[in-house]
Amino acid sequence: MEVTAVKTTPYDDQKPGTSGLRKNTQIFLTKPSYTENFIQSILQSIDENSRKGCTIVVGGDGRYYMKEAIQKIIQISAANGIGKLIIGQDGILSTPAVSCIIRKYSATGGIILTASHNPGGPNADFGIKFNTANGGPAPSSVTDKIFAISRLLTSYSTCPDLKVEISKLGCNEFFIGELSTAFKVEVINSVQDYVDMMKSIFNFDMIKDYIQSSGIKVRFDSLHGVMGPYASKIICNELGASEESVIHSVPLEDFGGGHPDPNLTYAADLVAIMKEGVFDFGVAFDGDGDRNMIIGKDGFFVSPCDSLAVIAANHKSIPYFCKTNVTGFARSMPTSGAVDLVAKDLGLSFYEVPTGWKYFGNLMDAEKIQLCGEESFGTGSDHIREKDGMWAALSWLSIVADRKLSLKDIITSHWKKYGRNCFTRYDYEQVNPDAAAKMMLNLNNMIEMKQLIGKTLTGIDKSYTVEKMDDYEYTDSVDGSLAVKQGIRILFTDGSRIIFRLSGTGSSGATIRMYIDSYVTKDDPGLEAPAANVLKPLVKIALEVSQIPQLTGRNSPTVIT
Ligand code: VG1
Ligand code: CO
Repeated sequence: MEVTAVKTTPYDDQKPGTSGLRKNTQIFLTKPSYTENFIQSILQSIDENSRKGCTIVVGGDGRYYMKEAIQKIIQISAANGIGKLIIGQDGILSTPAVSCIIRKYSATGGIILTASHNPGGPNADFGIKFNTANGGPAPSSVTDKIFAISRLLTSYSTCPDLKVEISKLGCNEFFIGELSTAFKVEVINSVQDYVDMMKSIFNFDMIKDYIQSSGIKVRFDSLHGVMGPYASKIICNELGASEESVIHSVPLEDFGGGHPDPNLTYAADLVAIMKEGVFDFGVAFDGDGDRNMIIGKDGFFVSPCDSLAVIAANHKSIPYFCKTNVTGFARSMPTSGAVDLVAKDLGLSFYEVPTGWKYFGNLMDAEKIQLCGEESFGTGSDHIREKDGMWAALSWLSIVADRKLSLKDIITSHWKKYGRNCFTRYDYEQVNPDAAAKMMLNLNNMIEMKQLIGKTLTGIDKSYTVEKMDDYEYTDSVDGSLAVKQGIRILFTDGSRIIFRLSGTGSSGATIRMYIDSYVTKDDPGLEAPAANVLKPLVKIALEVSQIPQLTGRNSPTVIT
């Protein structure tokens, strides 16, 4: 097979965000060599010695343009001296499965074709993520390198005649260039390695027995994302649940026109059916399968922050954690402090990191933490280096089966022991970027002028005194790297927090995220009140301080969690 160098013009906008490069699909479709440039930049970021003959895992969430992108990756990888690609059948691999496969087969990295929870289709979003040898999202040092290469790139190498039938399982071998270097493409079953790993973590027999003997009904909604095949295999085939336990389980290029984001707004179908009271345990996943939303009977919503804390408190219900040495837990900064209390109670270490799973990787590699999560419906452990939606669902099923209680009873008994961190997040999607920038600038000025320190702010009937206001910074305790400007925090004397960030995963306009966390003691009469009621005064304060309605013209957020 012939290798050719193709001249190209560099782009200046291929900077990976919180989780990979995400853009409107049209950009990949219409800008010449946009995909090729980025793939070449990724491969070139791997130093030459490690790149020659190495193995890379490739797969994605099935969205529009994924298959074309995979063929380009095959051609460019062959021309860049990669030894082997491991690709999911039809290109399908969830993000957690890619992480699992990288680790299992000691690959040098993985390329994931996904824009995660963003909608897909010709007029929606596409994305490309790069994971490194530990199975986790590339750290900033690597994404900075990829970006730097992409800005100077003047040519890419490719094998234009190479084409692989990715619907057929099996290994294909090609001989590339003048030296006839061997290049293999192995198409693997999309779910098998991942399912085997889940079986080694959980006691499938125990969960299966419990589902059968208790008669609980489960509902797994994959929102037409990548998780359908995984859910069908695990929930129906392995755990013996009925066919109606899995829905929206065929991956579609446009997710059936939906928004594959497991939250109360975009997974409305699941929320509605759970409210009918027929099912006891509901789960929704995002497009690429790393996020999860857990809902109990009658629509009882489990806050992702509580989900993390409860899994932490009950981690001994999960066989994997009985075999491994559990030393600590972590959460992203905006996530509520519920898990902190569990770590303290169990005498384990606790870490806070910026938003984005890449920040957990070093802590896991150094065995400082085994369990972590984010408020954005992400939970996971050190079995891989990505958050893992199915893992979270199976963790919950293990806890339910072990404790023989409903989701609601497990959560409320947790609050009665630890007290409750009420949490909410307001998302303002696609706001004017200038308005969002102005808001952040104003808040930064307040930090500089120490304007709010010591002030008492009143919202409706409650007052809070500001103890500290800053722009969050994080120093990685393993490699000493520093991350700055990770979100503006207003910290109150009672421990309540208001946080503002701009999203790093959107593709058009800006998304403002406003997070609120406030602690309610275990003997408070309002312990079980709706979080929205408890947090009303703080929401009012947050809107007044930030001037979001005035600056953006939005009177209500797009999504409330
Ligand atoms: C969002 C979430 C963050 C998550 C990231 C990737 O980022 O807030 O917690 O890690 O998405 O998740 P941002 O920058 O938009 O707030 V996923 O499921 O896209 O891989
Ligand atoms: Co995702």
